[in-house]
Amino acid sequence: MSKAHRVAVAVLAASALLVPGAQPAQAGASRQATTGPAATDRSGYHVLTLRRAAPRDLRIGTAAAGGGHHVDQPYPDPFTYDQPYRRVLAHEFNSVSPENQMKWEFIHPERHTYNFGPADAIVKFARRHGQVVRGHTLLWHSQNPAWLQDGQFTKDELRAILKEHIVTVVGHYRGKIQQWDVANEILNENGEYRQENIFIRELGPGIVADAFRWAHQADPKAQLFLNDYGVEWPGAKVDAYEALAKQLLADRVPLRGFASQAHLSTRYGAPDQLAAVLQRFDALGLHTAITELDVRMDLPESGVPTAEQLQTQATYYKTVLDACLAVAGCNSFTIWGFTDKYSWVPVFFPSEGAATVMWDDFGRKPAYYALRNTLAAAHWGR
Ligand code: 9MR
Repeated sequence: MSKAHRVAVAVLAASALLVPGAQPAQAGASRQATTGPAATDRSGYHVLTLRRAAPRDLRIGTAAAGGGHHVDQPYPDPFTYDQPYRRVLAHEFNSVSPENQMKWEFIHPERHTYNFGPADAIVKFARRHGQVVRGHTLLWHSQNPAWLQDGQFTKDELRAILKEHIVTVVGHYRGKIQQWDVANEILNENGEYRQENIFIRELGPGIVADAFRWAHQADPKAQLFLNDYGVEWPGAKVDAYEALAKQLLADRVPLRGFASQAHLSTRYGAPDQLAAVLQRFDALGLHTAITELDVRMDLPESGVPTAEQLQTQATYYKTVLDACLAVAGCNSFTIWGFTDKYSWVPVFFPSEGAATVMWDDFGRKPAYYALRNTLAAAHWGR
């Protein structure tokens, strides 16, 4: 660590608030070895958090757990009921993404019924804790309600339904959302429009531009994003997104950003070309963002990752953060949940897990410290 970085860390630590509910893991030996450098005061409270360590022009976010896969799990809604979870959420992050609570099936469950309560609670929490909100999401092939997916609508009706949804939802949160994932996962790995997306299939790809225009009319200040996974390496998908972004900008569509979700697995290589990918969109004058980072791994029979696995995971997390820090317009870095307790990964990938930066009891893994140290080192400028 250079002298400047040491000074930066010392100043940050001195000015930091104490963070309750954040003691190092009390679990078995394999976990104790992973708690990293002591950043706690005498009572065991963390004094330096991710949001405090971060450069001022970079938001550090997490998904707020609720809805989706959580509904079938044997615990109550995490965001609503888990107080230690809420404390860590408030102290560590200055950006929040509703994990499911703003998706169609959740917020628009019947054709003429909107259910804003759960998302409103997140937006209120965010305001109270000095956090921005990333809205997720408006145009997607998944988690659409049956009334929409199975409804026999004419093209005109479907278009009117989408417009009404966007104007209503984006309008409801006008002025309260920093970034909206307007179009989510609209291309497949070959860079073609996904035909599973009911709006694209029925109305054609031009609907994407309309969705951006309607969202912009409803909230002119929100930064409107394209968001997808599988764009962490160059290839057909990235090429197609770059061409789409150029076209939208040429057509004066209010596109403001391109985001890489970054759902990674240690089964595959490290994301060491991500900075180059983000740079291509930065060069178009767009913001870039990391929106759903997690790094899953194959768990040993014990269910506890080895020290080596945790180290590899930490390197992946750091590589993604380094990519964002290296690109001037990358202004938001979000992890898809911060504790394994609520991760979507084991539910969707049965033999994989441990994908987040904290254990079930919020003890920190090497990946957490890798992020915090990297942020602290970049604190005074990047
Ligand atoms: O984490 C979300 C989980 O709770 C839902 O059950 C799942 C359903 O598709 O969606 C998860 O979040 C996804 C996100 O909205 C879009 N990118 C992929 C994420 C992981 O599947």
